[in-house]
Amino acid sequence: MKTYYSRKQLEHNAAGEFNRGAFVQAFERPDRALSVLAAVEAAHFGAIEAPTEFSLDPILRIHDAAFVKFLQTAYAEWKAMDRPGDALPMMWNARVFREDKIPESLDGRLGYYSFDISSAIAAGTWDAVKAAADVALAGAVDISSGREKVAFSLCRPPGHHAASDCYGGYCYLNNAAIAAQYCRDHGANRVAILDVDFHHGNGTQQIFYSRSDVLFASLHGDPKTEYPYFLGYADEKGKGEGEGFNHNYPLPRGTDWDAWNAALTAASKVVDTYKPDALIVSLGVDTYKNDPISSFKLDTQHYALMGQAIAKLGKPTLFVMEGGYAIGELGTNAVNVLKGFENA
Ligand code: SP5
Ligand code: ZN
Repeated sequence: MKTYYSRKQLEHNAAGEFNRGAFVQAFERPDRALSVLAAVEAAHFGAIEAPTEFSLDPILRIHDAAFVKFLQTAYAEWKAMDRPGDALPMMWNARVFREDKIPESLDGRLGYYSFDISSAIAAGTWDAVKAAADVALAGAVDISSGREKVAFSLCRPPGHHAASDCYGGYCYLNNAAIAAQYCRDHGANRVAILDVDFHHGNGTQQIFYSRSDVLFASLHGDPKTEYPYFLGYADEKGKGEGEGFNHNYPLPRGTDWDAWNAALTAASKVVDTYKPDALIVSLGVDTYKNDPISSFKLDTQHYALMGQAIAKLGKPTLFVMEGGYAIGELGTNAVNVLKGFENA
């Protein structure tokens, strides 16, 4: 299986994040990508290639142009104001204000374009975020052209929390959504996105919620108790044209492989019935029992079973890396999914 990876993705390096009231080392840090890269190398999986540079066009098929411009310039604007550290929002539109005005000031726009404080904009953020989108697109080129049956886009930072004009949850551009749209624009009539990250892929859901040409199915911690709290319930089915093409499988804290796998079987049936021309897997492995910010109980060997089950769908498949924060085991767990797929 071919892997796409860019060293530029290491350039995003947040000074830290808030967790339980303390400013701590960022969970989403460059070492994550290196852990996965080392495991891919050790598995002798095949070529590891840097992507070619794409224009902004495939990104703008998914994301709002002013939002993308904001991501490109926010750090320079922050520094021009002599602010120390990384650009962070301090206020959000929490349902009680007007929604039709985009503020001019940077602090206003930081709040307008984000939904949480976990996603710092630092010196190298844009370059890394753009490189991650290119990594996703390179994989999308391979599977949509038929050149490869499967590919791995080793993206970092992750993408599935990023909505069309809103960042958060360590995500800035939605790599999986950009790849799915690329497939749609290059021959695939229907694309399914299967999101196995511990957290609900709220961004991906928002992007495709009114569309029937991209199906979204997500297994995740129940938003009643788990981040991102405000989306991911089972009754979110899509709207308008998109009704019936969004499928959420919220699962309780402590979910083990058997219960998780039962939900995967249900989601797989939905994907299979949809008859997609391509499958994008939002591959987060923060479902691991020792993940520092999550609460499922999957173990290392279960990831190979996950890969096997995904291979059974028999579709051209692009794996797009999302979350996973137990950095010591992150690479092994992610690569186990790929091995399970290859060996199926
Ligand atoms: C892509 C992805 O996995 N993003 C996850 C973003 C989660 N951000 C905040 C998580 C807060 C969890 N707090 C629980 C602390 C338990 N020690
Ligand atoms: Zn996650």
